[in-house]
Amino acid sequence: MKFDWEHLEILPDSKVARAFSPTNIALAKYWGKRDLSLNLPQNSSLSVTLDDLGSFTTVEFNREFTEDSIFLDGKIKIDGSFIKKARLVLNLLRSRSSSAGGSQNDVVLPVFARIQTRNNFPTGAGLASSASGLSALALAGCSALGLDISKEELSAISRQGSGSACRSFFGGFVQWNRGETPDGSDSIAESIAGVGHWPLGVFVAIVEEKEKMNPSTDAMELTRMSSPYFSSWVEFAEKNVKAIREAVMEKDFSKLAVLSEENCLKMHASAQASSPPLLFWEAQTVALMKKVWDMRNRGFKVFFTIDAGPNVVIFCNDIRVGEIKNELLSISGIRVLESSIGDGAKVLDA
Ligand code: 2P0
Repeated sequence: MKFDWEHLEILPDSKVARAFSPTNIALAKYWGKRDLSLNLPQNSSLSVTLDDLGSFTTVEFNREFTEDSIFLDGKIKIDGSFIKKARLVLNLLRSRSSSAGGSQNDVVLPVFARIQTRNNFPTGAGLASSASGLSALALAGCSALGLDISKEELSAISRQGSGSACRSFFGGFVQWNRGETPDGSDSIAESIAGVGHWPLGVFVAIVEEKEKMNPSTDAMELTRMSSPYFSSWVEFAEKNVKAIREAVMEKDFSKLAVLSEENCLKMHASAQASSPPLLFWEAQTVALMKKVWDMRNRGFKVFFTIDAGPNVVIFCNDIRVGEIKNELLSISGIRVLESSIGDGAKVLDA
């Protein structure tokens, strides 16, 4: 079978598997780490898993490979933080493979992997491509190695590569708990309400297609180290996530709209107050925020959120989907993708 993100032939004696993982959009943001090496967050976060926007990934292990390599859209990636994160996840899987009794006939260290992947949305433009990419990689890698690892454990493994990846394993509305233990054993993601709980509409307004300048990890650390507002952000975030969870469970859209926008703007305010400042927005980002407020004043049930980039995600609980899309498209120079809430990561074959 040919998968269109595979530009290189799979070698005949490889151990191979493929997975799709959707991206997720945080309503209550993860911004700041309490442990940098284990990737543990300062605050709990709550996200929505998208249905169809995400990463298609093939992981292939073969003794002929001399290093781990990643091909995105057929082009080898030789730099960037994603490679480091991917190797970390692969090493965690390989160590599980050895401890699960891998022998010389099985896949044991050092067997390298070749990753082929494609995102069906702009990579690195603040749409959590590391979340979908690393969760898809962890799931396909696990399947290729034939490991018996639960979704919960895989979520924790992928978290060490990229925090937000741990949320993409679950469908619907997902909470990633901060946890208290130093080893991170209680810092886990769980679905708080499934796909059918509240079928909100989702629009992704793309302002900028190209890779962003500040990787999230560096931006979070800069905020933590230099922003005078960081501690108040953390204090606010832990309370806010509880309120957002309540609004989700009660399906109270007006409450969720106000709480989510407040969360987004406070996260960005803490980042903007860093030294040097982190400003992720472009002029159209601000125009979209104002457009959403204007629409809400006119009775549309919409709200926005923005991650570490200029793009804006708009949630709606309104049947006037076409009208909403046209209103968004009145902002010049943007593209709008439509999505919905979906299930989490899945293996495509084994
Ligand atoms: C989130 N973001 O909750 C927040 C909101 C960006 C803004 O999670 O350092 O790529 O790899 O753990 O997961 C993006 O951060 O960061 C992110 P690392 P990650 O979705």
